[in-house]
Amino acid sequence: METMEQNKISAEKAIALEDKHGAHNYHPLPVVLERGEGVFVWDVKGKQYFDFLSAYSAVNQGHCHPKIVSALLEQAQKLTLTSRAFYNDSLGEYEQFITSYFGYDKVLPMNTGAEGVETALKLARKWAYEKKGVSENEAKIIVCKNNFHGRTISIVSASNDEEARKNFGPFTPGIISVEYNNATALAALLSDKSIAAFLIEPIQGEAGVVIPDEGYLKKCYDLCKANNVLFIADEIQSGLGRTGKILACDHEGVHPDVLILGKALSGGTYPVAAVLASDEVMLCIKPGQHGSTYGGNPLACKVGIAALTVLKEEQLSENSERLGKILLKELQAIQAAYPDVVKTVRGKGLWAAMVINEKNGKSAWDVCVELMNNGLLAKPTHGDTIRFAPPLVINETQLMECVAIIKNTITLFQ
Ligand code: IF1
Repeated sequence: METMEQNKISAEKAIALEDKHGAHNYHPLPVVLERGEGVFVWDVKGKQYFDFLSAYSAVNQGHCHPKIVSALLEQAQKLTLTSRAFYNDSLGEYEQFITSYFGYDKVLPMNTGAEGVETALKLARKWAYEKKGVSENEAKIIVCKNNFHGRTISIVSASNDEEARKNFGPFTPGIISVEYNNATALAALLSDKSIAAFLIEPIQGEAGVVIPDEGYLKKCYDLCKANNVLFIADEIQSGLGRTGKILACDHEGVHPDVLILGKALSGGTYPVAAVLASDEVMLCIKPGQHGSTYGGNPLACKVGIAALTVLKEEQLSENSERLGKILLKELQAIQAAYPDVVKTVRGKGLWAAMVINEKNGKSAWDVCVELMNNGLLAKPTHGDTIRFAPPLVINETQLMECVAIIKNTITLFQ
C-alpha cells in the first residue's frame, strides 16, 4: 500500500506530463506547487515560498481563505448549478449584495474576466444603437494602447501586442486605439458621434503596473460624460483592494458607467466575473440576448459574497494602502542602491513593478529564478519588468522579510 509520500508526484514528473499532454501556451517558472495558505505556497518537495504574484491578483484574500473555502464547500454539497433556465435561491441575494457593495442598479454575472470584458463590449454596442442612436453596425469603442483585457478574438482585436495578435486575424472591427495617459488624445476622438464607449484599465497591469498621471482618469471620465460616451473600467486586476482602495477608480472619485470585475471576486477559488451598470445600460440586453451556462451559478454567488465580505471585514484595501507605501519606499531604496541592476520601480498599494536593467546576458527571468531559489515567487511581464503583487493579507513582518529576499537577490546581479 503506497504511503502519502510515495504516491506524491515528483516535480519532474508533473512538468513532463504537462509538456507531453498539455498545450504549450505558457512558460511557467520551474516550480511545482501543491499547497497554498494565506501568503504562502509550498512546492511538491515541501519548500515554502512567499507568493508575490497572487495568481495575477486573483488571490488577494490569501490562498484558501477559510471563510471563502467553507462557503464553497457548504454550497458545493447543496446546489452547484441550475443554469439560468430556472431561478435559484442564491442569485438574487448575490445580485443585491454586489450591486449595493459597488453602487450600481444591476449586475450581469459571468465567469472569466474575458467574458466580463466581452459582455461590456456587447452592452456598449447595444446601448449605442438603442440609446445613443448610433447607426446600426457603426458603433466604435476606444481602447488604450498597451492594454490587456483578455485573450478572445475581439479582445485581441483591441490589442497592439504582436504576440497576442499574430495569426489570430481577421480582427473585430470598430475598435480604435488611443495613447494611455493622454486625455488630449482621447478628447480628439470623442467628437465622433459613433463612439459608444472608452474601455480602460485604471492602472495597466500586463503593461507593467503603469500608473497614469494624477487626474487622468477623472479627465477621461468627464470627457466621456460630455460626449455621451460610456466610461468602462476594467478593474479585473486593479480592483478589489489591490491598489489600496476597493477600486482603483476610487483614487480619483470616478464611478465608471460600466464596471468589470473578476479574479479576486472569488478569492482565487472559482471563476467569478461580473459586469455592473445602470438600468439604462443594463436593460438594453433582453432575455435570450446574452448569457452563459455557468454565469451566476449558486456556487459562484456564495463564493462571491464571501470573497467581498472578507475584503471589507479584514480591511484588506486599507492594509494594501498602508503596506503598499512601505513596499514602494523599500523598492525605491533598492533601486537607488543598485541602479545598474534596477532601472526603475513604480507601484500603487500592494502592486508594484521593478524594471530590470537586462545586461551581461542576465534577464528579469533570471532574477525571478533566483527569487524563487530564495523563497519568493514572482514573474516578469514583457521581458524586463517584474510585477510584485502579494496577497493583501500579508503583514508588515512578512513584507519586510520579502523585501530582504528581493534586496539580497538583486545584489547577486550587480
Ligand atoms: C493569461 C496577463 C495579467 C486582466 C485584465 C481582463 C483579464 C485579465 C486587466 C482577463 C487577465 C491574466 C490572464 C492570464 C495572465 C494574467 C495577466 F499577463 F495575461 F496579462 F494579470 F496581467 N482584464 N489577466 O489582467 O481575465 O479571462 O484571464 O479571467 O492570460 O496569461 P481572464
